Amino acid sequence: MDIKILPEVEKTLQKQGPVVALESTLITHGFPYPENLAIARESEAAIRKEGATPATIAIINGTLCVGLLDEGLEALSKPRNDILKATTRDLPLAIAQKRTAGTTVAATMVIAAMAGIKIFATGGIGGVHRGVAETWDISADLTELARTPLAVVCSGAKSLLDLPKTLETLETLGVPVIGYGTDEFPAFYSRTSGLKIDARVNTPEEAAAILKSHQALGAQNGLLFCNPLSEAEALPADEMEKHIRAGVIEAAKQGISGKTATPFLLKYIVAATGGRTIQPNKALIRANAALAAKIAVAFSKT
Ligand code: PSU
Ligand code: MN
Repeated sequence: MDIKILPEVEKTLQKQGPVVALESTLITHGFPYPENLAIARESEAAIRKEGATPATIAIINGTLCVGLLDEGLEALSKPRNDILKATTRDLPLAIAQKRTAGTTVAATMVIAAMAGIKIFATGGIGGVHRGVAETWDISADLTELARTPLAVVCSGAKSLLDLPKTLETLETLGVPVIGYGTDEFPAFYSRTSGLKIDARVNTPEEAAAILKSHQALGAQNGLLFCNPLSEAEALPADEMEKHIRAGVIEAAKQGISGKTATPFLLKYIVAATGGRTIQPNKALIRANAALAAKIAVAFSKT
């Protein structure tokens, strides 16, 4: 099996310097072109600005890539219908059949851990879907958080999910959920979900200290740092809720399920809001990349 770690990433890892992994499903299936390319570049730039090394993870022609050059980002962002959305279970197929794939949070965690990366930034994790009682749709992101030791910096779970059930599942799986400057589980485009979380930190150093003790325990699962979108960029939760509900009904009507459910809903919401979600979505990904880099820098000094 081929795993290709970019020399810059490898060098930083060797001296136990700060590296932040980034996922690529949001490039291949989350945003339309050219916003996807812009956000991929901006996330990397945000990480560098804080003094850490970015490592965007994807599968290119069957090779697990840890760190991409700009041409790699560009190739993934161009609309093509042969690019897979790879979660954990798709990895063997993607490798054996030399496919190109964007990796979800779950698959990115697997590959990042193989490379020895400790910290990862994304927008929102996958979780328990609304209507789970009928569909049984629970993202493999939760499964991977339960068994892969990586700190994931996110803005909570996407609000198109069932947030209370997602939060309960994280507790069952023993995944620490820590608010960064908040006492609430953020709702992705919106700052508040009404769901309390009982752990909070306010600085990258405090976050790094928790990661350190997680490791000292020999914990083999992940942990989640939840960073709410800035007040200025956030969208009103009640308005988003209207669109999300309509999207969930539309998905059911069209028989959309399984791995196409999340991309369908994201696209639906972009269309329903006349594209108003794109800027906040980009802003939260950039902010999470920057915060992950700050935590990685603080962690490298511990
Ligand atoms: N959040 C976004 N855009 C995305 C995703 C999350 O704003 O594209 C992706 C992530 O890669 C996440 C995946 O891991 O959706 C979850 O998909 P599913 O629900 O099928 O497990
Ligand atoms: Mn699913």
